[in-house]
Amino acid sequence: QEFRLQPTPQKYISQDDSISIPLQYQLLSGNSLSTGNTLPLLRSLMPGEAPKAGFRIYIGTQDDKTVKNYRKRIPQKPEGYFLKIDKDRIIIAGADERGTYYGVQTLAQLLTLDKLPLIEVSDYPDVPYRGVVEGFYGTPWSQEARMRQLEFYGRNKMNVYLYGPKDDPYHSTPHWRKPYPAQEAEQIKQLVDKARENNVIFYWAIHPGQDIRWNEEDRSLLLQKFESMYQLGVRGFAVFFDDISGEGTQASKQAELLNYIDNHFVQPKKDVAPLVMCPTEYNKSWSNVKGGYLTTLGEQLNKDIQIMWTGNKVIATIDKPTLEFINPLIKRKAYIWWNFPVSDYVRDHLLLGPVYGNGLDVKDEMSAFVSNPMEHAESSKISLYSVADYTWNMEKFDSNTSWKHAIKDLMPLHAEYLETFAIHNSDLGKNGHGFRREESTNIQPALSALLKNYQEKGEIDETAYRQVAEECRKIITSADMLLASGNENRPLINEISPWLSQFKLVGEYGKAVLDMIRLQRQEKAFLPSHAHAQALQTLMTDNDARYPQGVKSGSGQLMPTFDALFEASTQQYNRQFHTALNARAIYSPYTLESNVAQLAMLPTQQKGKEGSVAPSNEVINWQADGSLTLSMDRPRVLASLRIDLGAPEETYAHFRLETSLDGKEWQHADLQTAWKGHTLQKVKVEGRKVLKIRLTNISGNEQKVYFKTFKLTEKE
Ligand code: LOG
Repeated sequence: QEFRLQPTPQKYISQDDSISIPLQYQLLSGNSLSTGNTLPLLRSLMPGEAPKAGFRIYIGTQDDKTVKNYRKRIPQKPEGYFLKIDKDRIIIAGADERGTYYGVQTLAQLLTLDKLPLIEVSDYPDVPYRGVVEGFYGTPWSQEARMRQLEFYGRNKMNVYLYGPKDDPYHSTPHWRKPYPAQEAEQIKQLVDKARENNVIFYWAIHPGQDIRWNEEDRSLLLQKFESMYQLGVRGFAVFFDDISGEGTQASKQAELLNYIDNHFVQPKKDVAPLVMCPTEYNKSWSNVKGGYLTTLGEQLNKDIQIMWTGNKVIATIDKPTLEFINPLIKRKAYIWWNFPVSDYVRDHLLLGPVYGNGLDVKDEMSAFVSNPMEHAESSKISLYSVADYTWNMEKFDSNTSWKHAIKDLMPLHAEYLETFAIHNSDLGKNGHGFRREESTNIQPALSALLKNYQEKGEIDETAYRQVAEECRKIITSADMLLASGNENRPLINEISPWLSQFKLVGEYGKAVLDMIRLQRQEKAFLPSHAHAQALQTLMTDNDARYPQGVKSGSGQLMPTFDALFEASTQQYNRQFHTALNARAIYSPYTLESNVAQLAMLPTQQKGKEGSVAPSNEVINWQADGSLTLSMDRPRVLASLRIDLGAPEETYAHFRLETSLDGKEWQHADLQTAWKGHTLQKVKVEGRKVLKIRLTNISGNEQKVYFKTFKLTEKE
């Protein structure tokens, strides 16, 4: 991969010539940089400052004498800079202080090369505010993770971080009114310092809407809280009114409060960044334009107060029509809160795919674009890197190139493996917001060709087979290499290790399934591959259950294809050799067997300690001696069992309920009406260890019943 500046500069001219990195140089710096972190950064990158050296570095902002010869070359844009590397000098001239700092950040990237190319860069950001809103539900980022983030934002020229983790009790209800305890306060102070060091505006957000009262007392408590944050060094403030109900949602009251904060706190302080607010109706699908909520905010909020917006839905990509809808209503450019790669509604998935889908023609319609990330801070950097790139130079944003470089930036020595992991861990799976991402795009054509040919013709597409086999090998290797990658990026590996283990199983499962379709006509040889594939299914289910949030990997393309191949090949084999191997791929510890036709196809479900057979709505014609058997993968201890045949008590006398520990010897279990007149039966099984549960019609006649409930709970 060739060298590339990140984020992509606006204008870059290279002369195909280069110089050695100067070991000594004379520094001519402007007065405007006497404070701030620009010179310290430059000195840390280039330690050879020497008063009499021939090589010179001229640095300053546009009014500084040191750069006056280059003033015309400085882009007249906020945070713009001009950087020139010549045979005997380097010039870094910023439109403002942050611009100069970004010039040094660009130089820092060039200094990673063996030689310095002779270049001219004229550069500035497209979007005024670019960065991150830590605004998700779930475990807030750790202090160390945040410190690493802020450094990352500086390097990638992002200038805002909004602190608003939903599960910080001092950000939201119940404790938003109270000051932070000493230790937490100290940590925030540390973050504020780190942000300043990296030229990032640290915004502290409050989320008071669920229980705020619109009175003076709460208003002054909120201002006191802000004042205490100001004392810790915070110079950016936000008020979030998302995800609340009741009194707190009133637009005019919200506007009144925000204006009051602006007039009596932000403006008088003089050194505080513009206020930011998140409205209650923060996306189009939840907004009721006629109700006037948004227009009230638009009309009443002071002009300098920023209003956040997530787009057409809670989770959506942002395009021109998105902004053409919202901007006129709020009478200002929307401050985009982009809900990606946040995964708090699909916590069993990692969202590591490319950033794509946002318009490349919207730079002038927004005041800011901030990303809400995953609770996995380091993993989120794959997306955040691209958000930095996108917001800096939209028209030149190339999703895939940016994604590849992001991965390389995170783990240069293991980039190839991390890329393999990321490409197969991108989609969200089925979710309530209906937001999906592409996954496994590199192998998707081969997967579908392989499956189609096999399902429709019983043939193996050899080219596709080889590609998929090679991909499985890459998956297994990648998981191993990343898990054993030592200290290259420990925080990242710690976050993703549950998914890495799962990913390796997915690769192994793929291989076993490929063996199955290859060996499907061989009566003996097929069996071990089928058994191995089943074992891997079990291991994946166990790993998924081991973590409270669950662990899904390759769920978009790989797993559905492998499961389908497993099923198709087992069914083929069963037909050919008159066997009854389990052809079901989705692993469940419970399996159902029945010679009652209407029951045989009912799926079983497992959720935590509860196992059940899905209910049926129709009347079941349960023939004489017909039975239903629920088998466990291994003996399990029951806590309870409930059965409802939707029939009067006397009907149950026609059935025999038994359990067995080995599938050979059966013990009787008593059905007992749960309460009088009800059709539900509670079965006395507490503490009984069972492998199978069987219900048989012993009446000698057909019985017509419903099948409403068949649910067990296991003991811990
Ligand atoms: C929350 C946010 C959450 C996100 C994704 C906003 C403005 N608020 O539905 O805290 O992380 O969606 O689940 C939200 O997006 N509510």
